[in-house]
Amino acid sequence: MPLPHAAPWLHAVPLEGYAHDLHAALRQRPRSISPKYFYDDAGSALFERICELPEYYPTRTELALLRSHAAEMAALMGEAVQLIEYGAGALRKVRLLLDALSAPHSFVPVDISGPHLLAACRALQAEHASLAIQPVVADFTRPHDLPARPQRGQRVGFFPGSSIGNFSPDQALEFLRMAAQELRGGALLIGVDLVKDPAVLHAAYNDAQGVTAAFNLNVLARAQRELGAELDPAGFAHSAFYNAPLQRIEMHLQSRGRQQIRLDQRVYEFEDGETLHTEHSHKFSVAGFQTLAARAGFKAGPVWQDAREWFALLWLQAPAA
Ligand code: AVJ
Repeated sequence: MPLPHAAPWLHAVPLEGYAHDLHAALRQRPRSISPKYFYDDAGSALFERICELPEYYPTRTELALLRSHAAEMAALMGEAVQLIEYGAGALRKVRLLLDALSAPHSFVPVDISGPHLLAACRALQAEHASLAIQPVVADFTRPHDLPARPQRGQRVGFFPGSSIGNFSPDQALEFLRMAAQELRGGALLIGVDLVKDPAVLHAAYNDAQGVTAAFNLNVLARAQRELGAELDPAGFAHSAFYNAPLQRIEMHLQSRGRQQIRLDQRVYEFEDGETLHTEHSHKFSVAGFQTLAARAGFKAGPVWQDAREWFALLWLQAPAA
């Protein structure tokens, strides 16, 4: 069975898009490529390992919040809810909600990767025989169709994992505006990683086993495997640091010495220390995120946080239908 993608919402572009985007990334200054290219099967497997690392707290913290508060969340969703998951991966988190819901109308996972989505839905259906599962294969950051709204219950969106942290502030607002429209009369339940001691953040993206480094370097390994790029992944170092003024972890690949990357007859030169930026992972305060969501039309509702206040799940009321 194919591995469920850890971040399928990022599979926005077909393979030829990768070659095109990598050329564009290597031409520009500063050099930067979208984090969606982390997630081929190898990268998704590395991300699954990241989620298990002792230093990487977000996944286990959010799972614990869902386990402790699923009943309250389910009560807010009410009966006959139509639950929309944005970027449904292995469906591990949403299972905790589904187990707590009373007579949901349907579950609608939206995911760009069709085969992975359908495999995950088959496994879910085996456990929830009477649940109506209506997968939608689409890039949820772009306009997409959903099944009709339920007659009785409300439509609620679920966007866990602080995946929204990968977006720029403008893209995050754009996503929230789209969701506010789509979820009119209902709500959004969203997971966000919170601003905290930079040492904790630094460790989460610089784990002792080097799994995050391998995940970052997989962008180059993929270019070798899939595009036939000529490069030396060992010639690049993983670099991840917290940019405090911009409230984000930045990940880069940094050239160890002068070297070249060849792709489709083109040669790109790297000076010693030159970087290719691969990811932003924004961190939020609860109030800051609520302010952003308010600009998209959401009203702040209940907030669930762990005792250390490292991660939060926010209930956001969408505008009236
Ligand atoms: C899947 C985007 C939430 O930003 O923490 C993990 C990806 N990158 N380690 C994150 C990631 C490096 C992750 N998100």
